[in-house]
Amino acid sequence: MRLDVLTIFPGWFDGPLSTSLLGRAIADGVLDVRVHDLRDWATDRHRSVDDAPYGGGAGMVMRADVWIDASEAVWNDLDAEVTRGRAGRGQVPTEAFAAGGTRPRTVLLTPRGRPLTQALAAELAAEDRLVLLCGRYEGIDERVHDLVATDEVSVGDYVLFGGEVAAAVLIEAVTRLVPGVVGNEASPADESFTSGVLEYPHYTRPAEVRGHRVPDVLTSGDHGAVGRWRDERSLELTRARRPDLLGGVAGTGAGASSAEVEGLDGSGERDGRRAEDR
Ligand code: JD8
Repeated sequence: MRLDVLTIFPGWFDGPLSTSLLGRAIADGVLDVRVHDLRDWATDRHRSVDDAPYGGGAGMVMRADVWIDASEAVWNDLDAEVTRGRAGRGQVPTEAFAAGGTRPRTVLLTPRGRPLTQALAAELAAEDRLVLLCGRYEGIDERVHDLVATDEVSVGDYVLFGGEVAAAVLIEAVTRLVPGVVGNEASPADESFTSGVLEYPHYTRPAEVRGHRVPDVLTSGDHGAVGRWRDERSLELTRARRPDLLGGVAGTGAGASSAEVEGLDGSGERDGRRAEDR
């Protein structure tokens, strides 16, 4: 899979892309990730990519002309020197890509986007190529939403400073589903978000830590009992923390206890449990 990222903070991606699994996939040639500096397509000597909003108001808005030039260059695998300033003169009309159907899926990370889910990650993982657009400031000129983006995606209902962190989240969720990326074998954990239950708790050695022992069933050697225990814990965790995942039928029938639900009632507890349960 080929990934192109457009951002004003290209160096920000060095860390996320060099982690062992992504780094190895890139080294193996399974992933080809190219991070581009949007400022390479700025035309003034200050390399500015933003300006004051029409109609007034606080903050700055990212310029459509720079985004259009940069996106077209990336779509065509062209250097900034060749393409800078062309869109403004109408030499490489964005509409031609839309009409010709040659435009790769171009994902604008934005709070108004389609929520990123495991299903959307799987859909995007089936593409040969993705272009990710990371905005900053108050946002991007609406014409970039209209003319450049094929998709708008949000990683959750909270406000970030810009699209970079969101793009990194999308890259991890999508690339781990790409065949050949190490560790992409279908995992039971993935089923959490398709089959509708959270994963059971994991334990490893040592058998006792600060007086806390591993549940006996896990050391019993009874594989049937281990399986039943894990299924029960999965369902219990899901009822308590994410009853929404169980959907109408399973959720209402099982009936999460009020004590279970109390743990995730917005009390602000770190992991969804009350302090006395930890
Ligand atoms: C892109 C600028 C900053 C600051 C409006 C949009 C995604 N799930 C998500 N939360 N936030 C973003 C996100 C935020 C961004 C930009 C993505 C570009 N901002 C905010 C205040 C007012 N802008 C996101 N995906």
